[in-house]
Amino acid sequence: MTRIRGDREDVFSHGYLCPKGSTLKQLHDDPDRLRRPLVRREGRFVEVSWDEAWAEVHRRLPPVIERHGRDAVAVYVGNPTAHHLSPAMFVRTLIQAVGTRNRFSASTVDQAPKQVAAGYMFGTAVSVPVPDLDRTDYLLVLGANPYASNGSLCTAPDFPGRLEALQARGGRLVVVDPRRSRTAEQADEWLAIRPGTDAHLLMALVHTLFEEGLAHPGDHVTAHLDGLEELRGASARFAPEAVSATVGIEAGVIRRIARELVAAPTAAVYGRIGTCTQEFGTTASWLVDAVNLLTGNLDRPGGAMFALPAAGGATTRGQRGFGPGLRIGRGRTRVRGLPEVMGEYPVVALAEEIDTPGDGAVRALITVAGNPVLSTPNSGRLDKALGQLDVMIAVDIYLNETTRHADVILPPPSVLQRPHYDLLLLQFAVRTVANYSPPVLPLDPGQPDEWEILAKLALICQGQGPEADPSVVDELALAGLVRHAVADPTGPVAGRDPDELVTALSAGGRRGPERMLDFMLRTGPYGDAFGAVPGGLSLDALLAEPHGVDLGPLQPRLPEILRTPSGRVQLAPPELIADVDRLASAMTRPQPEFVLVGRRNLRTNNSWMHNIAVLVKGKEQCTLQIHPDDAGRLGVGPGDRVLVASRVGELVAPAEVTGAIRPGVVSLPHGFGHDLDGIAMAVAQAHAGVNANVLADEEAFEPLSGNAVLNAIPVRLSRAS
Ligand SMILES: Nc1nc2c(c(=O)[nH]1)N[C@H]1C(S)=C(S)[C@@H](COP(=O)(O)OP(=O)(O)OC[C@H]3O[C@@H](n4cnc5c(=O)[nH]c(N)nc54)[C@H](O)[C@@H]3O)O[C@H]1N2
Ligand SMILES: Nc1nc2c(c(=O)[nH]1)N[C@H]1C(S)=C(S)[C@@H](COP(=O)(O)OP(=O)(O)OC[C@H]3O[C@@H](n4cnc5c(=O)[nH]c(N)nc54)[C@H](O)[C@@H]3O)O[C@H]1N2
Ligand SMILES: [Mo]
Repeated sequence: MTRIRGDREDVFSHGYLCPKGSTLKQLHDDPDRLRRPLVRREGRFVEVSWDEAWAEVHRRLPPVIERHGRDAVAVYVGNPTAHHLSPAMFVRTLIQAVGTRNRFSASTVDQAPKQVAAGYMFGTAVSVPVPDLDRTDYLLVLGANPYASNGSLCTAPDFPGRLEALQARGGRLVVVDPRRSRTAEQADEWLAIRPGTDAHLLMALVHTLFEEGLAHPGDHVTAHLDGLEELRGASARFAPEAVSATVGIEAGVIRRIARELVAAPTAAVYGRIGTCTQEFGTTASWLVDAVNLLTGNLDRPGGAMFALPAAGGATTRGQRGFGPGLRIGRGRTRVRGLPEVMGEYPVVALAEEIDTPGDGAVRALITVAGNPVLSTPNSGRLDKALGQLDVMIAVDIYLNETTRHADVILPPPSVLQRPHYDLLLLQFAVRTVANYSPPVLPLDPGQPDEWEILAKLALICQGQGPEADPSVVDELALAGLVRHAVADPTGPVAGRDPDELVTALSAGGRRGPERMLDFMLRTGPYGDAFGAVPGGLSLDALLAEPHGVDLGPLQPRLPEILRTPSGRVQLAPPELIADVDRLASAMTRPQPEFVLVGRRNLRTNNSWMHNIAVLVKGKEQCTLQIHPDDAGRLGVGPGDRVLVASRVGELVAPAEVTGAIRPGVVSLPHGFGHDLDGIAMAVAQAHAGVNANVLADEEAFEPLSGNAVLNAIPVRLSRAS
């Protein structure tokens, strides 16, 4: 391996590569990246063989289950599991094998509100409309900065290039953000919203559309629509003139934006992290799509459309047009009684489930690709709580802030040693593509793949012992998938012989995630259905197309996409309508003097790519952005140290005095704070920064999805000595 560059012939990226992608070689070569398991012995980590590591897991974990029951083991699943085939296929198996209700993930510090809103409106947690970036004439972006993040729940290589193409074809880009982000700078208009008030702004847009007679969903939607009048009623209290002081945007501007969205030939509204990780995240996420719908832009080219993923999509399976819909609250957490959401509990409850003694307390934790000590609220408390666990097992590539609490760290292979197919992210892609990349490098001798690690952990939790063969789990999981598919009367392999399908899939010794992927491709909407559709997709077909297969722009999918019990779009879900009073009452609340919001930098990836020198070199990235007026009042100059305190914690960060932020708002990126004892990431430690989540409050969560509130955190500021 000498260099990494983009593939110009790739059907989707056309060679575009993000700066982090081009550093995968450095990640692979990073001497701190774990190659062998670590076991803690007398307080110190020692490298051991895989056999020793499994023996240790077996010695430590099953006794906790025997003594305290399965709920005493919690599982936390982090962000990289969404980007790799192995965990995408095997994490669920692990969780089922542990058999615990205490499941947590990064979803509830991220996109849970968007998923809950989409579930209520359209029927599944992945029925999330994406802006049709390449064809739209007008894009309204709220709480996203794709020039740094490249977008999210909207998969589009070179998102910035696509925005510039929109402007070049005469389109308009409007950005709503308390910071003049790089995306806001590029935009035709920047609206410096007061943090946490996007739902109010969107409600005022909805109000205007109704009041001015501009609400026209279009016949293709109206035929399948419930709730228009309920939404009109709910928006009555939110005239632009009524919300203007709350959101900090003039009423006239709000009305104009509503009219522009309708007047544009096509338009799309896109809301992301800033609209999700806040007090009204689910409401804002719902209203993003309500505005898309009312302006006639839902499910039409140039508007907000549903992807049709080639593999593994929950919206491409089962009966078309109807489904069970989304329900939350099947189970509540022990301490605070927070509701289950999408099969897991809100991560704001993790620390208290460990540190609150009593029956049902969590005593063991398995983390898979997660760093909750840096990424979840009140990190200080969680950090302490992890120290109280009887046992912790981490599947991770680094000894970092979280895994330093583990008894055993099990490292998966490097990203270059693994196959890739973007199973989850292609469910939100702006174009239909299918692309498979085989591993660049072979596994090291004796190195298990990540799926084998997860499968072996599952077997040990099931009492099968450290010698158990992970391929048993693979066979069972595949058999389950196949059985399910042949039993689905509406599916492409209904009534086929499951053994015949398993035999076909296993040809050439194929196994693991790749065999499952082959199955998902072949039974997906473009699949070969095991010979029934000649020329259809399969893994072999993708292997023959190393630059990927382009299946074209997004197509309208209503009503087939729907999986609501009514078989209709629910524009006014009762759970959201019932919460509108809370939205209204927030308008009369006193405002804190300062609120904290987050941000991302181009050369970061949450908490874990700071050990790559080229990504952290240069100007300090972990700074407190503050408006010159505020800085002046506090006597703070550029680079001065500022004490930032919240209800739960405090830290000191260097000031970046900038007019590119709304007065009364300060901003820190998350994922820093690498100065804790006992970690082994030399480069990151030398660029430690501070952990913004020391300030985030675990008691502040969004009630409809359980998501953490990470933006608009009330803080007090002073100049540090
Ligand atoms: N204040 C604030 N907090 C935030 C956010 C915010 O905007 N503001 N954003 C939130 C969001 S959107 C997210 S997604 C979360 C992320 O939260 P987490 O998922 O908890 O954290 P990451 O920083 O993504 O950590 C990923 C972990 O996976 C490990 N890892 C990397 N590659 C692999 C692999 O291939 N296999 C395995 N097993 N491990 C691997 C890394 O070493 C690291 O420990 O943070 C959230 N926290
Ligand atoms: N370079 C880089 N790329 C990444 C990541 C990374 O860490 N680094 N993380 C990845 C992950 S896990 C995710 S989830 C995505 C997230 O992708 P994005 O959603 O684009 O995330 P950010 O770049 O943090 O942009 C969020 C913006 O919201 C603004 N904001 C804060 N509070 C509010 C508010 O109340 N209202 C409004 N309207 N705006 C607000 C912030 O100022 C910020 O500019 O990025 C992904 N891509
Ligand atoms: Mo995320």
